[in-house]
Amino acid sequence: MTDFVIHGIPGSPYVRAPLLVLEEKGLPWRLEPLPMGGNRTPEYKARLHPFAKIPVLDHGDFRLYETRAILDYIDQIAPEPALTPTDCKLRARMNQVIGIVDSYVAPRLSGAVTFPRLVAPHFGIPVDDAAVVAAIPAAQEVVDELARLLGDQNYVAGPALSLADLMLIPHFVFLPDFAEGAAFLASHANLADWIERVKGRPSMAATDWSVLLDRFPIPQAAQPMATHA
Ligand SMILES: N[C@@H](CCC(=O)N[C@@H](CS)C(=O)NCC(=O)O)C(=O)O
Repeated sequence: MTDFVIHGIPGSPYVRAPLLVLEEKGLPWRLEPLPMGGNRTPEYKARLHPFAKIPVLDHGDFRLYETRAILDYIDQIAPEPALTPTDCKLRARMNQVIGIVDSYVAPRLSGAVTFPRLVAPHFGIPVDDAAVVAAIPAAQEVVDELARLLGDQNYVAGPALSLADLMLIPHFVFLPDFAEGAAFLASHANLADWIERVKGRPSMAATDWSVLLDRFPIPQAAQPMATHA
């Protein structure tokens, strides 16, 4: 099958989601790395993404942005192993969690807490500590709700791994590694177990930040990256 090309920046949770799906399907892919801030240039907006976001998928002459659409496309084009439940209710739950990631996890948790705590220091981006502290309650609310939805299931949309797990795990995988993140999980053993369960998959090892940076080094910065999500 034609290679799947993902335009993006290693370390972005949104970029990791389609890479995880491609790995789970055993499909050929490569990352086309952008410099930090490279998604905000007029050229990028004109050529790849009018809203200046990552990721963008190229598959042959088909170009697609919006992560949930990309995940669904890959799942449809390579049906095995299936990553969408056939049961209507589980499928609805999967789509609900994907929506929660896009609307609430990304801005409230990854953008407002994980990025300033883990990513910004790595790239020398200044951090507003007071803003991080102020963001904690809204982020905790999202974590609490996802723990409630997960309940005692193995995966967020039922007994089997789905696109929702692969959309969510890039945002959650680092939580145990920093103080505020660990605190979010303190009263949610089910979510902590889910992180460990999904984290152990070979697709996670193959798309680890350091592996991606090694295989697809980030080109020289075009302009500073102002924000994350
Ligand atoms: N709704 C978009 C959101 C994508 C998104 O927010 N991507 C982040 C990466 S983690 C981004 O492009 N941030 C860079 C920026 O806003 O400049 C999708 O599903 O693809």
